[in-house]
Amino acid sequence: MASDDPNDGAPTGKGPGPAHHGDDTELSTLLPPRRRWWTALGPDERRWLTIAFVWCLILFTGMYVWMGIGDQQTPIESYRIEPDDFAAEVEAFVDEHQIGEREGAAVVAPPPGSDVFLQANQFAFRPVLQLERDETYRLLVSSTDVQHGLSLQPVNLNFQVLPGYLYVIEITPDRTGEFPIICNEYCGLGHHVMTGLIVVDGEEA
Ligand SMILES: [Cu+2]
Repeated sequence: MASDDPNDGAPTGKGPGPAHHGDDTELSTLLPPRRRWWTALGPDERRWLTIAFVWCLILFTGMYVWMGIGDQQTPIESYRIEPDDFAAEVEAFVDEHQIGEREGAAVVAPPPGSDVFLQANQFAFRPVLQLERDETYRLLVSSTDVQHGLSLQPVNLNFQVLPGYLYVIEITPDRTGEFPIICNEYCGLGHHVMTGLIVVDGEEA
């Protein structure tokens, strides 16, 4: 039965467009698309890629600029030390300057401007340090067992603390209050309870 309707009946093979070898292959996920991706970038795509690339260059250059200017880098020196030697130093420091105890931990008030020891070990930072506002101290930090992370809150100072290395961090507390230290490097089953404390005394600004 003949019909003049073009939508009626089987495909004729005539008409515009590339030849199809069947509709199944067109939609198959097993076959690669026919170079549809091989088209030039659109104007929007080109614009955003340029912006992203230029921004990358700005940030990359900025790393070096920010390292040189401003207070982005905390001055820090490090030396080798035997964990046992460090533990002995801490012991002597606590014996000399302990003024009390707080939740079982020794509270130490070293003289202003002195060297101050802070030991990280599973699972505490000891001792509790009581410092004076606007005085500069050298904080001597090390670990006597595994790697820890020293994170001073809420000022967000962060340091790696590795056994065998002594880190010397110069600090000048500029506000009074209690500043908890938390360990931010997983160090064992008690990691989540590993804390310490720095108390800063002095007149409020
Ligand atoms: Cu830890």
